[in-house]
Amino acid sequence: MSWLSEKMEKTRRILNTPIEDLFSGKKPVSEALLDELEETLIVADMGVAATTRLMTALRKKVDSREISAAEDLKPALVSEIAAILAPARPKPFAPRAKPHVILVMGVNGVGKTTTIGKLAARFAGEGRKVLVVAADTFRAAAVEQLAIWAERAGVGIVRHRDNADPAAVVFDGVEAGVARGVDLVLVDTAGRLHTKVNLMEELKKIKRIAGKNLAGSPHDAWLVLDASTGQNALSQARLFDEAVGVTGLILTKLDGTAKGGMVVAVAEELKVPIRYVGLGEQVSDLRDFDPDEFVKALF
Ligand SMILES: Nc1nc2c(ncn2[C@@H]2O[C@H](COP(=O)(O)OP(=O)(O)OP(=O)(O)O)[C@@H](O)[C@H]2O)c(=O)[nH]1
Ligand SMILES: [Mg+2]
Repeated sequence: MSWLSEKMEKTRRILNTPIEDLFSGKKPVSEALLDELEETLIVADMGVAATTRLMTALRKKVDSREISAAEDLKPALVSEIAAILAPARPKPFAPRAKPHVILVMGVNGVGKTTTIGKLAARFAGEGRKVLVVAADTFRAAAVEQLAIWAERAGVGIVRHRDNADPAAVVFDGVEAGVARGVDLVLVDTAGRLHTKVNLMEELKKIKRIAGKNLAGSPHDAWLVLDASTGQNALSQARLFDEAVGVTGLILTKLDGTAKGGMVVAVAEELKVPIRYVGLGEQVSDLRDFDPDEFVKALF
């Protein structure tokens, strides 16, 4: 069993329970069986758009007699899911500027700070010079949490006092990134402000200030989504995308009781590369997203 499969054990259990029964045997594929499969995909959080696409493809294969027995449904489903995920496969990340500034965003608790810690360690391990910027000044202890990750990863940090203006921290962070000649600046942002509108306005401001200080920055705006939130993640993604433009996704907590189907839903609807997946709380629990590996781990 692959490492990813092991980590996704719980996810798979949820998806498998009804699906494996559906798929078994030489019994002919009936309309009732297809309906049951459709329901299972929805419950597994594949989303309406992806489920519709999958079921249309499968029904076509049944109509054309390409599929006749229940046991043939599974390989067909696997390859259709792989087709949905294929465009989400990102090109390997490479900085396009020096420094390359990455805004890390997401609602509270999804794993932004943890992911930045993991990314900082990984990039530093690749020999890149990394600076993290503590622009979540809203939540008490957020700065300290990032500082601990930075120390662990052996990278620099730019921080102000709690409640400082996040845009001012980002301004200094970008400036320090240039002055210190770093390769990557990772900006940690708040997940919760008094209102959602505040949060989006602040992200826009952060983006503007970064661009003023260093033309072209931020070069990326990565959105962190908690895979266990299912369909809610989709609406979050739309919201952030409208406000600041999302250039990549990071899906965390796939090791938990996440319904892996959400990954398929996001890939079908957002057309944004899924850069990384988070599979735990440890620094090494971050993986490049690999659609093939993912589909294998799903079943
Ligand atoms: N199991 C698991 N836990 C994770 C993963 N990523 C983050 N966590 C945990 O999720 C919790 C929240 O993580 P944070 O990194 O603080 O999340 P955040 O988005 O920065 O939260 P705020 O700053 O409050 O908005 C912590 O307990 C993390 O250890 C993951 O991939 N798997
Ligand atoms: Mg945080």
